[in-house]
Amino acid sequence: MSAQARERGLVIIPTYNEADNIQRVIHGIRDQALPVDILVVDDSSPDGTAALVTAMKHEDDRLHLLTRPGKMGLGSAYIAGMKWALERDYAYIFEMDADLSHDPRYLSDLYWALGDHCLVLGSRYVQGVNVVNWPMGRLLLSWFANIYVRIVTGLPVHDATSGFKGFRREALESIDFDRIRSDGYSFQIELVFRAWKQGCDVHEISITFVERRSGISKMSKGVIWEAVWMVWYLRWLTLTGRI
Ligand SMILES: Nc1nc2c(ncn2[C@@H]2O[C@H](COP(=O)(O)OP(=O)(O)OP(=O)(O)O)[C@@H](O)[C@H]2O)c(=O)[nH]1
Ligand SMILES: [Mg+2]
Repeated sequence: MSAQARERGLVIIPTYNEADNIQRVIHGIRDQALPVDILVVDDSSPDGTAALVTAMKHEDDRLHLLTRPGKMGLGSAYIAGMKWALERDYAYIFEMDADLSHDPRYLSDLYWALGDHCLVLGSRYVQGVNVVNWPMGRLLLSWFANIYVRIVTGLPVHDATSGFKGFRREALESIDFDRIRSDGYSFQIELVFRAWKQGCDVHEISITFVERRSGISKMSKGVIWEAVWMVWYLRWLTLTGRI
């Protein structure tokens, strides 16, 4: 095992009504045998997601649960998790969805790539298109959204909206979370953009994304419109030297 193998990581998993999926995701992560803790950030899911995590905590002392009083949004759940991580001594910090769209076996790839890069994205579009079970409309929207983000912001990545990624601690330390306002897809774009602007090298590894089979999607049209405008805000920040 190399020195990198001892870097301690934290996988942050935001959840809202993921009772069908959360235990499988946690088992999947543990199967990777990586030196990582897991933090589930649950917004008091009515379906009892948190109770399932609590039950697993008895057998896994590297599993943690942060419960918030109500549904407060994906972006703020990640920020709460990232602040929690930075208060502790994790070297690597990962984002991952609970709905099994992100296969835990790629976590190993993200983990090892962080030895050489400060931000690693699990990318659906780095080698063609690797998405399973999305209707054509959604696929085209996501694909063109990423081209749009690249053109407007200059961010040199193929999948800026990916929710599966790993940061070295320094990448997150360089970001002022209190300036981040966005949620959903915008949040993902803004976080990568800010880290990149701080000089962080962004590396993409190819993943296959599989649409959720269980549970209900929380994404909405509002989330898409937020991203449409937000990229122009990022460009404005750049042009005016504010970032
Ligand atoms: N804590 C918390 N988690 C959330 C919130 N909204 C979504 N999530 C979680 O964030 C992750 C991504 O949300 P999804 O609903 O899967 O969104 P998506 O992946 O863009 O869309 P689909 O996979 O098509 O449903 C999942 O693990 C959700 O449970 C929220 O307000 N609070
Ligand atoms: Mg999903």
